[in-house]
Amino acid sequence: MNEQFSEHQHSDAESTAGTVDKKSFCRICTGMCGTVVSLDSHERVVGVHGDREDPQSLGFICSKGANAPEAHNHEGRLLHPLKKMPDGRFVQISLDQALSEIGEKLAAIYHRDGPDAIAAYRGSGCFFSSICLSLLPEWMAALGTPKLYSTLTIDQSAKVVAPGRIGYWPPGPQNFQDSDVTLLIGSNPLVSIANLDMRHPLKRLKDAKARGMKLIVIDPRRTETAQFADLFLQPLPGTDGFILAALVRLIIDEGLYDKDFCARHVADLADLREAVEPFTPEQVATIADVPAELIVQAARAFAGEGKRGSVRTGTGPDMGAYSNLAEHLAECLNILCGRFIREGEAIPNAGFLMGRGPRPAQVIPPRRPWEQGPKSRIGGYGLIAGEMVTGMLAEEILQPGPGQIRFLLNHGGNPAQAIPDQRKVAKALESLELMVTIDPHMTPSARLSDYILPPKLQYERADFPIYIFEPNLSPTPYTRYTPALAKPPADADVCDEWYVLWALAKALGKPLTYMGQPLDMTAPPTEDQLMRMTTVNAPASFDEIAAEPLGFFLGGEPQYALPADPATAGKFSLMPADVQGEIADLWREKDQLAAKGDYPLRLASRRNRHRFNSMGFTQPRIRKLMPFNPAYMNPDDMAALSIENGQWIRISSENGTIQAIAEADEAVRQGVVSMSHGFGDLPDGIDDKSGDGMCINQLTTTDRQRQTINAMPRMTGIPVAVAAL
Ligand SMILES: Nc1nc2c(c(=O)[nH]1)N[C@H]1C(S)=C(S)[C@@H](COP(=O)(O)OP(=O)(O)OC[C@H]3O[C@@H](n4cnc5c(=O)[nH]c(N)nc54)[C@H](O)[C@@H]3O)O[C@H]1N2
Ligand SMILES: Nc1nc2c(c(=O)[nH]1)N[C@H]1C(S)=C(S)[C@@H](COP(=O)(O)OP(=O)(O)OC[C@H]3O[C@@H](n4cnc5c(=O)[nH]c(N)nc54)[C@H](O)[C@@H]3O)O[C@H]1N2
Ligand code: SF4
Ligand SMILES: [Mo]
Repeated sequence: MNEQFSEHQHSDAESTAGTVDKKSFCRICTGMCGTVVSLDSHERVVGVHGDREDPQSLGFICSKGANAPEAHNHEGRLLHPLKKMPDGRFVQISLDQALSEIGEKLAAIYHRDGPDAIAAYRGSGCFFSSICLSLLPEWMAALGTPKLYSTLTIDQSAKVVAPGRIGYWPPGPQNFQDSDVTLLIGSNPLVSIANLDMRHPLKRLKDAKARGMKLIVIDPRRTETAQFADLFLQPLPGTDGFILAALVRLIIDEGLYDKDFCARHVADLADLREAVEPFTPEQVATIADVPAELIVQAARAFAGEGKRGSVRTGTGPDMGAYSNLAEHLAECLNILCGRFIREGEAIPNAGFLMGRGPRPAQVIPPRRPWEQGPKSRIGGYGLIAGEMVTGMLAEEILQPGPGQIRFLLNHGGNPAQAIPDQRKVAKALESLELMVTIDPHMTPSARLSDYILPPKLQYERADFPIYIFEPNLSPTPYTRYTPALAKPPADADVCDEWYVLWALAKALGKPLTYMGQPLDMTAPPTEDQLMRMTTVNAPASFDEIAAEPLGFFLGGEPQYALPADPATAGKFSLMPADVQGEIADLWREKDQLAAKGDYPLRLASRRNRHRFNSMGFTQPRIRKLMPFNPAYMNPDDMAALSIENGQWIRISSENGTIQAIAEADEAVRQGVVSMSHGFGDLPDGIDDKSGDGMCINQLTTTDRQRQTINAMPRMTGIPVAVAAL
């Protein structure tokens, strides 16, 4: 275990002969770890270490971040734009030529089919570039198309749906840093660096435990994080809705909720209680396969007068068959226990680059924003956080008719691996009239594209931390500027990603804004101008921020939760009619969910340590660390199926079949196959044992089992059958 948690710490920023060390931060994941980057005389990245002087990440760096030199320099990195020829081969062309051809073709589609034929898919690579984060939606707006898709709606968009149906509390939930208790459901922050304190999570978790915080974990796998749990529930995947309903029932019945808070701020407590009536601990224990006594203990450990803390959910509950309901019930626990920043209390981080508005301590009633505005052509789904639902993207491309998507900009994503129902998605992407991918690697999605534009990599561009998650990145208002430190290889023709958007807007004659401010369309902006514009809503100037090499921490008085405004204050709505319908459906389908039938095991989603989704698949060191995608199984299940450790197996669901290598893991509960996404190639056949594995999204579907509102597919708790090969 020590090795698993090893921190690659660098003693000091000593430079070896000919190299210079500079401070920056890693932009692969939400950790935003402070780094010391060693640059050679050609200003190329030759080393990256955790920065011990960084007050946030305290020297921590993971293997993904430490592998950045390889990411910047290895052979698999694309250094020139590529164009697909009629025979399927890619040829190198210049960036200017590529942009000019793309601009012409895009304009032709736009003028023929209108803006509705133009779509973009925003992947992780785009989210983690602070300029592109806002510029891509503004580019879409400039073109007049609402068809922005992203990973959001194949991730945790239940976190957008829940407050849309319940209402929200502007000052936000109580902080992890002063929690007495944390209930962590389906998240493994010590590997994912998400959903807890993301600044060196191991250290922060140990500190929290040392000051007495109790950790309750619900996960089908005894994860690295679960090793620190005071109470650990190991249910079957896909059963979170049942467990959460039982917790709600227990907390109300045992009077463990915050009666004063609920009396003032909840509209329909009795309806919530009535809806969870069938979910007794005993019934739920049978369905989820966890001891009833542990459910009772979890309710008592989490709830109770005077305690601070919150429920924190990850992809586990938010990817299951009833993900919107599970997230809704998780939020109900926070509300029942009144776990919010109250009037007069300091708001730990009220935002920095994203702006800081007044935060009254009151309920903003549910607005269900998806009920207004554009709807998807297929399925009639509204916008989720301003975006179209990715679960319908393939259909929107495949189904002919007015509004059919003909152009897709794949900005820093790998939709051919990431979106459920890989076969259908690949077919859809292949059928596009024009697909352009901005990605440094020849991913399966890039291979389906007509043009691939490789970008500068993280240390070659200036940046800020991913500001949409600001309140979760740091318990104090903070941002950090890093200049571009490194140069791309001498002969490279890599793009500034924002320049691609600017050039294509210009080609279409569309004026573009950035952070709401108009850009000059006669001459491209500079990176520096854009970085300055990024601070438009910040409580400090760009120069003040840039003057702090380890980040700018907003001093002075904290922002406090204001008194409620009686004109706008409303109540939480815990059991609206649609949620009531979902909870009734959940109960009705309990036997079906538990049914073994032809597919007796459950596939559970998970991340792995060395890759960020599919990122890194061309990097030799990462391939060595993780040569294939293991199907982790409980040794007893393997014995029962006569499967040896390391043996090839076949995994089948109602939607498809893949092959994988079984790996025995005591941490995985019986009845479960635990596997990551982001591996494998295009869906060419089912007998591919040559690559790094097959794509698990051949086992998922977007045709059925979609959530209402966000079309979220079922991506965990998938019934599967496993057989030795
Ligand atoms: N079955 C199943 N499917 C899943 C999941 C699951 O758990 N199970 N998880 C889902 C989740 S949570 C997510 S977020 C998605 C991930 O979905 P995606 O974001 O579509 O997939 P990634 O593999 O993260 O792709 C990121 C891409 O960015 C590229 N990249 C790296 N650096 C840069 C850069 O600087 N600029 C640009 N433009 N590109 C760069 C990488 O090469 C990579 O190809 O997958 C989802 N799919
Ligand atoms: N190293 C690394 N870090 C990453 C990523 C990566 O690929 N690699 N991906 C990034 C992305 S895109 C995201 S969205 C975040 C996600 O961050 P997390 O949500 O923390 O992701 P995981 O580490 O997969 O943790 C999810 C946990 O849910 C459990 N689980 C699966 N099904 C169920 C279920 O039905 N119920 C419950 N209760 N648990 C279940 C799994 O066993 C797993 O331990 O991580 C990010 N960080
Ligand atoms: S934890 Fe995330 S931010 Fe930190 S080094 Fe690893 S990938 Fe980079
Ligand atoms: Mo994600």
